[in-house]
Amino acid sequence: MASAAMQEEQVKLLGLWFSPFVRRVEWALKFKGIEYEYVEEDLTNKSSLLLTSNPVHKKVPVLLHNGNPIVESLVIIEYIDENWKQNPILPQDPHERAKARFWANFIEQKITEAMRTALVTQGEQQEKVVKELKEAMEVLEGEAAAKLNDKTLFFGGKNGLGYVDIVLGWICNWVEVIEEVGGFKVLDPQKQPHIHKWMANFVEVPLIKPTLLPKEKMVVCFQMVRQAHLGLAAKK
Ligand SMILES: N[C@@H](CCC(=O)N[C@@H](CS)C(=O)NCC(=O)O)C(=O)O
Repeated sequence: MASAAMQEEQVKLLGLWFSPFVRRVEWALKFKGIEYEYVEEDLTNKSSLLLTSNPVHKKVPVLLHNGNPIVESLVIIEYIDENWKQNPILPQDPHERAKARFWANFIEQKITEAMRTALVTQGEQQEKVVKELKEAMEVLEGEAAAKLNDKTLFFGGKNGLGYVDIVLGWICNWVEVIEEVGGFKVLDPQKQPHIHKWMANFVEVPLIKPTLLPKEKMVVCFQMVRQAHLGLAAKK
């Protein structure tokens, strides 16, 4: 018979402290109450563990569960939800689950990736993506207005945080920083009152609050990211 020690699960997360993709995986792990070992990666000198665990994209986050690598933050969150049944992240009802996946994908494609592009571009290219971002925020505001109210504070519904909240949560801590460094503005409390209310509630969640990062420290990192990309683009 296997000993208790042998049966113990090994959960390791390869991360980067200022990555929104990593942070949302940490939120999912904490939400489930899963103990894990966090390993900070140096992306200028990627570890062989990162390169062998995520050979296609070579990016963090990577979750290693008993040595098995799982990559891509949304895939990791779904894996966590399927493996550890306590505190469900995705809705149980298949139609509700499909809708949550739809909005998570919308956020990823139209907001997260667009925000990354806006950070590392300038001029006409940046103006175009900022315009698209504002349109996407309007769509999301419509969904927030339809779904959220004084009783339903989160997209996860009356029971609290869910998949869409965990996927979208990064905007509370990162958008202001990216806007400042990139020199543009997307979030506007007048135009997206429901999203702003959701943000105000999200940052007060006891699990989330202690994980929020100081803005000044992040600004320095994102300035370096922007400069590095603009420098590379200028050389092309
Ligand atoms: N779609 C991926 C994005 C992950 C990602 O872009 N990670 C960045 C850090 S924020 C990274 O590892 N970059 C390394 C590289 O591009 O070489 C996810 O959701 O996990």
